[in-house]
Amino acid sequence: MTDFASAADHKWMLHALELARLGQFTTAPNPNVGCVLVKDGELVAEGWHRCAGEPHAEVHALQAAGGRARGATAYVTLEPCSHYGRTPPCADALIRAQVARVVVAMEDPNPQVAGAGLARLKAAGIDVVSGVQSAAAERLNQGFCARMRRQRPWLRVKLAASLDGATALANGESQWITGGADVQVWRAKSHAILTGADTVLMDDPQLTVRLNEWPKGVCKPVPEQLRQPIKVVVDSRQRVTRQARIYQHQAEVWRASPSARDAQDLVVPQCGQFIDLALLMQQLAERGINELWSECGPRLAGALLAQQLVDELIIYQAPKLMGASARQLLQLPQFEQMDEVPELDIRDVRYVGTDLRIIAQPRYS
Ligand code: AOF
Ligand code: ZN
Repeated sequence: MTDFASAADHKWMLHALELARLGQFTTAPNPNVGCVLVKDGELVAEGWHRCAGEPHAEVHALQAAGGRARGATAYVTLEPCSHYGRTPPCADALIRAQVARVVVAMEDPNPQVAGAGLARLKAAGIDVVSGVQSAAAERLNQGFCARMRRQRPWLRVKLAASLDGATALANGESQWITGGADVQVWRAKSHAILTGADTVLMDDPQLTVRLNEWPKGVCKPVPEQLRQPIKVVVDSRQRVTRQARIYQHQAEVWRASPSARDAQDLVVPQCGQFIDLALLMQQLAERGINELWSECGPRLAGALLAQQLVDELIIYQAPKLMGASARQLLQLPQFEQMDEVPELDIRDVRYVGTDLRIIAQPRYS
């Protein structure tokens, strides 16, 4: 058995990751997976997972390869599955096709698989290598991994402010801050969008993906494949009515409040000034939400952060200064000592248009 990876293995895995990314707007609740079959240094066939319920990446590649899969190396960005889900096990399909070697980027965190796919391949005498480009594969499926490992979606909270950290003038005027076209991409990548009743009542947003606002040069979903994210509204005091614009689209709306009004509503007990947000996250994971994108006001954003539920803050800063009378970006409890202040690790900084976009991860101890 070979248990090392060559430079060529890394190259083919990067190609498989590119293929996996083609499913980024459509596979939820399933992960993004790509597969490449290679023989004698030549590409034999490729495939990627498009949609839950449809064939997995390996099956697409094996179908395209036919008899040429025999003796080939399969590069898969996620461990081939060993279970009967909506589709039969890919490990069995690879064994039947008589591939010689399987290289995977990471183990499947789904407890129904979790190493059993690799074990089955090894038991059939196939060479197996795992962990090639694992960091990139983890990043690609952050949401799926979070849901499988900790029964919570991967939560990104959008914040938009002036350079001096203000969100609105004292009179509440804030329409100028949007995050622009970039927000469309985050919305489209997300399985659901989280917002609060305050935002719905004050701004009456649509929270839809609009392809005509898509940024130039960024991979775009084809219109037939566009899926509008589910809208989740934290509505502790049942103030949101069906007149709100979030209801005026085909996408589902799930209201989260202490009692249900509509069939799809989430019933979450009250906890302080909001519903129990940790429990809400767990319920969203149970409904298969991998990536959750939040556009909410400073109170809900602050509560999510204080309860350590935020995985990433996506902060847009407009080159404006709003002065002392402006409202703050985030409502957090008043801290007395510096060691109580949440610390962040900055992961990425770039311009989007004339704004600055910072991606930061809270550091939870
Ligand atoms: C693979 N290749 O392309 C994908 C995998 O309900 P199913 O049959 O679609 O199974 C979904 C599970 O299979 C999913 O939770 C994950 O563990 C795995 N996804 N596995 O070998 C693929 N998409
Ligand atoms: Zn599979």
